Amino acid sequence: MRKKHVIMVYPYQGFSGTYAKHMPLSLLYASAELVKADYDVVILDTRVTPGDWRKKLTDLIDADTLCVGVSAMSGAPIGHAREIGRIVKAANPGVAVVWGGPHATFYPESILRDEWSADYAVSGYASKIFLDLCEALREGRRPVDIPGITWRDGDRIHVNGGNDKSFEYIDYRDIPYHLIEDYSPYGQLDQDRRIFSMYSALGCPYQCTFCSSPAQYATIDGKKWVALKTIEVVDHIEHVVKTYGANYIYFIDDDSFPSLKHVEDIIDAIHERKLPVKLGFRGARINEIKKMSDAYLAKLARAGTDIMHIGAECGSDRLLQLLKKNCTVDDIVECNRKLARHPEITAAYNFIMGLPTETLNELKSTRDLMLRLVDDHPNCLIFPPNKFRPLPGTELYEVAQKEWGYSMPNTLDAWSAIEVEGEISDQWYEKGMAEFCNLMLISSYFIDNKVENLTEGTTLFYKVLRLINKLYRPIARYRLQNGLTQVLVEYWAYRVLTGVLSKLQARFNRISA
Ligand code: B12
Repeated sequence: MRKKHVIMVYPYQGFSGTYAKHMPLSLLYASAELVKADYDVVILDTRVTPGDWRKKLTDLIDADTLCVGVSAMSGAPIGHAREIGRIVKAANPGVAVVWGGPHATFYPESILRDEWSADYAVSGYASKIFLDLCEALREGRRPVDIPGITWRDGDRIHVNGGNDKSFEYIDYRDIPYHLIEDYSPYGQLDQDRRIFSMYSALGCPYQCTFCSSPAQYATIDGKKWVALKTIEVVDHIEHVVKTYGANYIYFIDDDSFPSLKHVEDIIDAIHERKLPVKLGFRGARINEIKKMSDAYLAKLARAGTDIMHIGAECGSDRLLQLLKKNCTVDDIVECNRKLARHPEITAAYNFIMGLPTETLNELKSTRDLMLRLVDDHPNCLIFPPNKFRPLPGTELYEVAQKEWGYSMPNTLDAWSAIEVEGEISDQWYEKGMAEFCNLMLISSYFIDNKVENLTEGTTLFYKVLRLINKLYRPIARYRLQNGLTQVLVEYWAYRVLTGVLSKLQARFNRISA
């Protein structure tokens, strides 16, 4: 029987990875059952490895290595994951390369078509099935009966299917945090924080037509949103505070607030135990914020909440309905005004541009909404709006496919070129819309106070960024307000810069050093 040595590698991310480097929770979760089964698991996070990670990876591979796992989101990480696969194969072609993560969950076949960088893809929740796959590899068996595995047999690619019937829950005591020796390189925007990501709830009860979650959770039996027990969440927080010095908890829930009481109970318990943490929530919806009283928001702020990510999406009631957001533009404006009374909590808004059937006028309404939100609430944050891309399994994908003959990329090369800041498939765009999207994208960096408020960094990179912000901000606002899309050289400069930064990141790990 072969040995139990497994190397788990985290690739660099796209442009967003230059300012946010969170711990690779994906790899910790995927390794949980292996560790319990006495596998010797090593994590190599290329984003934070000092020196030459390529050499480190090659050095780690030895005769005992069973496989190398790599986690990839769609987009730029794929290009890097391919390089990782190729390095492994060059070092020892007998070592299996296993891909997991969101891209493997949604498009496993695209991965297996690249025979020089992947042997297996694991779709969906992996802790259990990755152990099953490793056991099969040790015994020299083909994974014919392991659900969620895509694998190659000669020229044929087999997709085993077998979607998850329940959410994956891993007891915090089983998350192998010890596999990461040093948590100090993780964080975001050069802030001095020890961020630990965790779930307080699993799944999402909503059916947004652009989001992959309804498709991902379609096979889950029973409730589509399950809150974890307060005591489990707070014990988990206490554990990471005491053992790893965490001082910031980032809840990566799809949605934390379907039950307002769920979050209230958690913050009450944090308060009772006097845990010294600040909090960030990645999933909050307008229809939920509508139900929050000022007293509730004040309590959230008192508990140390400093950011809530909110899907505003767009400034047209017709489109909000199409997206199934259960809210109107007036609701967004009202909620924002309410949030402005609690400036300790940054209301951070996500937007989407270029939806199928969206008109240029509707896009301009989104622009108007963005500016209005900033005017009403100077401490709010407008995330760079996402150019809409249809995701298989979503309702809007069906529309884009039927009405416009859209088809998704089917090679890893094409998938790795898919980036928020990049170009998009725009066959349903009205004339002038592509340029307007670019204007909105570049201006979004400057229309609020994000650069000043969020970049405490003292390195040269952040100093230059703050200077650019000061100089360009009035121009950005004027251009956006007046829809001046002509000669948008700053957008192209931005494209070059984001491309260069992503590449530098891959080469030097830290761009701001
Ligand atoms: C943190 C985070 C980031 C961080 C990066 C991650 C980091 N560690 O620093 C940052 C901020 C950089 C980021 C950026 C983006 N993100 Co993001 N992000 C997340 C978030 C909130 C948490 C990821 C996480 O740790 N999850 C917890 C782990 C346990 O779950 P998991 O990754 O799915 O892992 C499980 C399985 O997938 C599998 N698995 C994972 N890896 C591996 C590896 C092996 C070998 C195996 C066997 C199994 C396996 O096992 C795990 C346990 O079951 C998720 C949402 C979420 N709740 O997951 C979105 C999410 C991953 N992001 C998403 C998106 C859309 C983006 C952006 C495009 C957003 C944007 N507008 O900029 C960018 C693009 C990044 C890029 N292309 O470069 C999508 C993924 C879409 C896709 N198809 O890839 C998600 C799912 C959110 C969503 N529902 O839309 N993100």
